[in-house]
Amino acid sequence: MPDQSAASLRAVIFDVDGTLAETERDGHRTAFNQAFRDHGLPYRWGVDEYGLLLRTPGGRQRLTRYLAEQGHHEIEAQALAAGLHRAKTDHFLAWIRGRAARPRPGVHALLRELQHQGIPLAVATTGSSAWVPGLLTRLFADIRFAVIVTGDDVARLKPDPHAYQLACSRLGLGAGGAVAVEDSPPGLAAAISAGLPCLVVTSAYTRDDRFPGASAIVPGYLATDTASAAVPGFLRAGVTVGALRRLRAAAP
Ligand code: XBP
Ligand code: MG
Repeated sequence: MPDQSAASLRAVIFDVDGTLAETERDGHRTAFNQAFRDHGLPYRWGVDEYGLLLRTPGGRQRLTRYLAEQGHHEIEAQALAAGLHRAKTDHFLAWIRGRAARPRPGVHALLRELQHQGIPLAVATTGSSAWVPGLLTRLFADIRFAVIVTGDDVARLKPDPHAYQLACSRLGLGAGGAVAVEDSPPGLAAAISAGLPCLVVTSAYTRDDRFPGASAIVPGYLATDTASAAVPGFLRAGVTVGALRRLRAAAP
C-alpha cells in the first residue's frame, strides 16, 4: 500500500518552457519574429529584449502588450496579436517538428525513474494547448503525463496558482503530496500560492533571477550541475527521485 501521508511524494508537476526544455530563445522567440515578418511588421525581438518581454506570461498577452507599447490602439493591438499568435504557433510547431527541441540534460532520465517508481507525472504550463502535447510527445515519447494543464485550461496565468491547483485537482491530490519543478519566478510564485513545495531549475533566461520561497535552487538536473552549486546535501548527486522525496518530506 503506497504511503498516503502528505509527506510522501505522490506526484511531480513540471513546468514546460525552460524547465523540461530550453524553448524560449531559439523556439518561441524566433517563431514570434517569423510571425512579425509574415505580417509585414518591422518588429524583431532580440535575445536580450525577449528576456524582458518574458515578464508578461502568455504569448498572445505578450504580443498585445508589446503592440500597445509600440503605439497600436488597444483594440487594434488585441486583434493583431490574435493573428500574430496563430502564425507564431504554426512556426513554433514547425520548430518542434524540425527536431531542434531537446530535453534539458538529465530530465528525461528523471522522468523515466519517476515513472518506473509509479509516481504520477503532470505538466502545468502557460504555453498553448496547440503545441504542448506535440512537444511532450516529440521530447518524451516513452513518458506518460497523467495530467497536462496548459494556458488554455485556466482563467488566470502564472503567477496565479490556478494551473497548479487544477493539476492537483485532476491528479486527485490536495496540495499535499505533490512537488512542483519550475524555472522562473512567476512559475515559482504560482506553485507556492498553490501550496506546493517547488524545486527551481534555473534556465538560460532565469539564471540571475531571485526565487524567494523555493525549496531548493539548482542550475541543472545532473550531478555535474549540482555538485559545485550551493545546494542541500541531498541534491549533490543531482535531481534524483530520492532528492524529490526528501524535498517533499521536508515541506511544511
Ligand atoms: C512559458 C510562457 C509561454 C511561452 C510562449 O510558459 O510564458 O507563454 O513563452 O508560449 P511556461 P505561448 O514556462 O509556464 O511553460 O505563445 O503558447 O504562450
Ligand atoms: Mg517556464
